[in-house]
Amino acid sequence: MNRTYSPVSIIGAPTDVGAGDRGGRLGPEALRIAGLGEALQARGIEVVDRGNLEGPRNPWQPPVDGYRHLAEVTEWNRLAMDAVYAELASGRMPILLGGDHCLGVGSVTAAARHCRETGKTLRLLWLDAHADFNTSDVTPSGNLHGMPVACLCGLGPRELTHLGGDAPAILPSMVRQIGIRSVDEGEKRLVRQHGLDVYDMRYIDEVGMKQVMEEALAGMDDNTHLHVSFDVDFLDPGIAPGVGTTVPGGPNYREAQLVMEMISDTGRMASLDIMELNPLLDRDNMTALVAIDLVESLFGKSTLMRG
Ligand code: NNH
Ligand code: MN
Ligand code: MN
Ligand code: MN
Repeated sequence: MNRTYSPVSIIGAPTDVGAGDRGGRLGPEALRIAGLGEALQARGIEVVDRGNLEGPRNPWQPPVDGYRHLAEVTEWNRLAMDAVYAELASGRMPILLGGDHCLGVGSVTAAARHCRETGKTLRLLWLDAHADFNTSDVTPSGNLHGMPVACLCGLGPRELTHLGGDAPAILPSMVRQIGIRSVDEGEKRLVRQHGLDVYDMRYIDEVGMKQVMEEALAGMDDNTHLHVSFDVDFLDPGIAPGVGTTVPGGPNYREAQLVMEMISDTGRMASLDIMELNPLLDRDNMTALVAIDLVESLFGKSTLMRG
């Protein structure tokens, strides 16, 4: 299938303030060095690299009232939100390079605002080993990268639940989570309570990735803005060791490619996050290279047989 894509803007958010390990701040450079921009250009896509956002340093402190680095996380998310929103408003497709996954709050809040203003319907695809639905009461770590989906749905500190204004950015019904295999005890309760649509690894094993993606992408139409938030720990650690929180038993290379190919086929992806790559934990930048392979599929690269 030959599609034309909106021009793309790459935005780096080099921070690990929301994570439990340091090194995610190097993720944007590793993705650039592995050739992200060139790979997209080779597909005929117009690409501009906006460079890196500049936010507060990681103070590396213990949690306060259940949150680590809330002030710094809020500031980074404000920067990410503004940068992502500006690209959407000018008709471009933002690709936000994390950085840790707390930045999903800013990125998705921007997409939600853009949807409100343009009358689009938001669908959020959260590719992750984790549900990222913790709150200060139930978090085992205080790390805000374990909380962005909860914050977006209105559960969490007001700074983040209301980052975009006077209401939470999204409803749980907009979310589809794929690849989930590590959910904390209290978090499980919240996920059920709020009715998140979770396609966990057990379900993927049972019905296969094709059916999972058909279900997760069902109900979209020409008016849908699809935001893809890709946490690299979604992938099996065998192909993607370069993340701080590897969880065994994730999607393999082919399953992950199919996810991306089926997203691409919808033609609805309008914003993208690539999160949590930690080059210090990687081997020869292999995780960055796999991530870029997958992004190429997201932008329509397919096998010879499909043209
Ligand atoms: N659930 C754990 C926590 O909240 C780990 C979250 N880590 C992630 N999420 N990398 O994607 O601390
Ligand atoms: Mn994760
Ligand atoms: Mn995550
Ligand atoms: Mn993660």
